Amino acid sequence: MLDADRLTFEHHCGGAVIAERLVLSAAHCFDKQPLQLDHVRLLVGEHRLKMQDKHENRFLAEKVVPHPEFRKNGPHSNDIAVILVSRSGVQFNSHVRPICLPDKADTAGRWCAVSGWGYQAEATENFAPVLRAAAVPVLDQTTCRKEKVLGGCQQTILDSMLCAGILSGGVDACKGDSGGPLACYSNRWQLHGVVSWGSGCARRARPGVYTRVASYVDWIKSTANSLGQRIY
Ligand code: 4AZ
Repeated sequence: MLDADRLTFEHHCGGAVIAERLVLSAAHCFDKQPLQLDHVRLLVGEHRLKMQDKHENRFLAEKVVPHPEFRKNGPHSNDIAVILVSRSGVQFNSHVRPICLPDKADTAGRWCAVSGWGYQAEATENFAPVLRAAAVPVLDQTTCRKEKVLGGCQQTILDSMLCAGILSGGVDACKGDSGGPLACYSNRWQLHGVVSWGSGCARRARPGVYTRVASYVDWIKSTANSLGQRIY
């Protein structure tokens, strides 16, 4: 899934389908004010960014709901948005299906998968032509908050954030992956993180920071409800 905000519809951000008519992404993906809904396209079942894939489908966004407290506790806080997919929404099949919301918050130590079409290195300003995925371990908050890690940042690591990455560097999300999923598997795939921010990409002692979806399940459900949608 991705969306775009230019009239030429370039890749802009990732997202995750959580119901026929609901996509979860990052609030900062919709930063440009005022948000023009007709500049957003949702691509579902996408694989190759610049080619027509067999299972790819385009949708319009009927509504974008950024978290009402986005940026309230620092520039990257509450970086989450719910998007209402137009009309009847996404049809699920062998290539397109929704990801579950997380059933518990604690994922520290688990290896999860981050995916997207973001930059393949911090310095190469090109989106990946084909969807990529990488395994990253979820760090505990104490480690992430260390001075040598992300403790010295402008944005404090809030409880509603999750850090994941290899401390020696080399594997990470990067620009263009924002809004996309950090998915963890145990019996089924669960969406534990939304790609949000970082200090560069894949640098040593600079893990990626994700919006901790478990902190927002109630908000997601009430937002879904107010949009007349149900989540499984
Ligand atoms: C970005 O600019 C971005 N290393 C997203 C994720 C990360 C860094 C930058 C994580 O959208």
